[in-house]
Amino acid sequence: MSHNTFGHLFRVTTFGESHGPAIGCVIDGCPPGLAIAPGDFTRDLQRRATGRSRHTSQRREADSIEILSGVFEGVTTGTPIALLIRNTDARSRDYDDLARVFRPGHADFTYDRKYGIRDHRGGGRSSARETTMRVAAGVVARKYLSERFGIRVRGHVSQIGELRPTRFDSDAAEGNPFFWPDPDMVPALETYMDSLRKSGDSIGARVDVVAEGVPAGWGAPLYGKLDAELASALMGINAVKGVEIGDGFAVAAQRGSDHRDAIGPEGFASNHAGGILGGISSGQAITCSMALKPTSSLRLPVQSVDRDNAPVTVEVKGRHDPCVGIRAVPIAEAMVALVLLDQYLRHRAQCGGP
Ligand code: EPS
Repeated sequence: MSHNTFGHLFRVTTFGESHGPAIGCVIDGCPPGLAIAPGDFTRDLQRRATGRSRHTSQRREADSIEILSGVFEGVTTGTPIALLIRNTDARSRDYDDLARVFRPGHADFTYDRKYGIRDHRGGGRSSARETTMRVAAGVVARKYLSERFGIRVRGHVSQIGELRPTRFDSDAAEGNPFFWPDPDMVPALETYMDSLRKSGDSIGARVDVVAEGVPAGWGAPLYGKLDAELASALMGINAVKGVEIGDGFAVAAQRGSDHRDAIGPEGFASNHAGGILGGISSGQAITCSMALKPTSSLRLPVQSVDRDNAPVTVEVKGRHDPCVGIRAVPIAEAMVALVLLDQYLRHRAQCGGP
């Protein structure tokens, strides 16, 4: 009803606000016997974290995870897994002037209209800080999918503003602060982002995610389609304004003779469908993409109103990302993994199998 829970059989409930004492999640429905330790979370939490380069928010959170329940002697027990991360670097005074003001582009106006009250500090519950726990839950899902099926979920940034990679080397995407698959372009991106930051403005981005090794048969017609759930999961990430599966919006310009993926004894000849047919995985790579809007928190002044509908000029302080898309890669990977594991458990519940 109040929608802080994601998934059907692998259910993740997140809680917490950006400037509260802690953020956390409860994972219910994780299969027993999966080895999980705090160290498993480090890599993905650090990939998502603020303050790792000058091109992201300079808030420096420890993002140190505590496993409170559901793991005994190093393995999951099948009982709820509670994960907690204490907030260690919130600077709430930056938000003092914003308690009664609606920041354009943010959820302030709509939260106020819906609830009549909000924690304005650091965006409260609507802050991207919450995505930390999606990544944490995603670590558990990814580990299960990897160990059980060899599934690999990997993403990269495929556009920042007008800039697009000229080649795609997904391994190279992990070696630079932009998750950019074309290492030769990294110096140009550094220059671009430095000048953007100095101007006080922000920029949008596109993130691609590929899931390899997903067996054929996961997903469900008609109201549990794998592509529909992936789209919902990605669209539910902060700042996302568009999602594509497979060829996405490009299909509008395609002919059927080009789009349909021919099938031979060796498998599919192409993958315009993005690895999903009729809402069910085909065994091919599952390909998704999402577009993130430019960050709305800018020091450049903008017109707005306060709670009394009086005009105000807003200049947002705080430590903000000039391009939220950069940190979105691990979040998107996590959401894809959560959908895949949930779909697998539902597939097994109905059809049996391994
Ligand atoms: C965010 C605003 C900034 C970011 C924050 C997301 O918060 P603050 O002004 O308190 O520094 O730092 O991101 C995180 C803390 C995080 O862990 O992702 C926002 O408005 O969404």
